Amino acid sequence: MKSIFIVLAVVLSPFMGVAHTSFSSDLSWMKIKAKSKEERTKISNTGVVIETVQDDYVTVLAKPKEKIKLDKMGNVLVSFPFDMQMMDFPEQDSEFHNYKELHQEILDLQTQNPGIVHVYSIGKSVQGLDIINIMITSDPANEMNKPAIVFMGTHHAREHISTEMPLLLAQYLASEYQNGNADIRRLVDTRVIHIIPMVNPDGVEWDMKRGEYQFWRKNRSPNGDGSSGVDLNRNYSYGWGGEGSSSDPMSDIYHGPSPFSEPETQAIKNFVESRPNLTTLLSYHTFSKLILYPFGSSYEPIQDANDLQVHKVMAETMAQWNGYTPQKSSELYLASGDTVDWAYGEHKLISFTFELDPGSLMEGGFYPGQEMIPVVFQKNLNPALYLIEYSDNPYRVLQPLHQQMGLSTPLIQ
Ligand code: 0X9
Ligand code: ZN
Repeated sequence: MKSIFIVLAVVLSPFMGVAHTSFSSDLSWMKIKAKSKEERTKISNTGVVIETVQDDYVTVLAKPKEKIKLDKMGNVLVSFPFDMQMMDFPEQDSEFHNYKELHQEILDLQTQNPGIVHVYSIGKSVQGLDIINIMITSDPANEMNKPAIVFMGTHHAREHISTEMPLLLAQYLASEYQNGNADIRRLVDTRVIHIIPMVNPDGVEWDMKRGEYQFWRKNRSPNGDGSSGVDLNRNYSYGWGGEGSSSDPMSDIYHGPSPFSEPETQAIKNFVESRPNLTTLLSYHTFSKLILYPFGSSYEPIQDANDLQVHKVMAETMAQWNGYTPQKSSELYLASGDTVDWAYGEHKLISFTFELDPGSLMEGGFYPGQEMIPVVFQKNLNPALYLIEYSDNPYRVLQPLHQQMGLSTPLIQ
């Protein structure tokens, strides 16, 4: 896939001395005053996607109809047409994987690691592409009798690093297992690790149409009114159709005609519901450097005190490795029908959304360049291994440390 160097052309183009391919969109970049989650939810309810959240403002990329609504609501601090410029596009992002390359990479991984890497399709996308799962365990015959965890990437098409992170995780686990890394061998021998790197393959392919990034987010369902796409992260059943989702098929946060109307979310539903041994789920997204836990569809906290504490402790622990901000999803803004609300709300899986690097649109947003791939992987490897470690029983994180380590007395008396 390709590289892109994003700037707000209006601001920076006079200073750029390099030849570019450029194209303009009908999007507007807007900075809007919003000091609380309630104010941010109001903005989200116009149907626009909030891209970054700061203490006293948010930034959005608004379509023309959304811009009119936001202008009417007031509080717009800055607004201008969002033009993109691309430098040496497309070659510089060739490290990213499109669907075909990903598929091949996964098949190669299986061929090289036949005992532990088991690859199969969990369903098909709207356009008939396979949604592939990489199952990593040394004892596939006993798959259902071992604790399991699932990692997912790329519900949202343009969030390409969220494909690379789980793919690299799968490759790391396989190679460390072969290298004899004792910790990894123990994890792969005693747990089942599922990795679904690309939940929305149609959207990913569309995002690279004609060799130019399209800022595409949704899947590619024909909506029947000339528009395409359902936001897969608004299509799950828990809180479906609530705040921070839209009934307008043109909206980027369109929730679809009914919960699980899309084959991609259906595939995830069937996958999770046929595996009662799953304890933990992590859905990778980009961007903003956040660790989010349920609920996102309401300001109400998780009711069960232990469940709440497990999510908090895990989010805070993982944040020490990747430096991201741990918080309840709704602290950002309300969004209904997402994966983790459903996974925890319906199935009591301990569930997280990561918003991977970068931190902002000005640092590259959805298209930060391939140099970001190893950076993201390095800082997010320990959080992933930690979740795998505790996937036998995530509630272990509530025990005193010495008990977690299998000792009968505290380390320091
Ligand atoms: O809005 C989303 O679906 C996620 N952000 S993204 O920029 N990747 O689209 C965040 C979902 C987290 N849930 C809530 N904030 N409620
Ligand atoms: Zn996303």
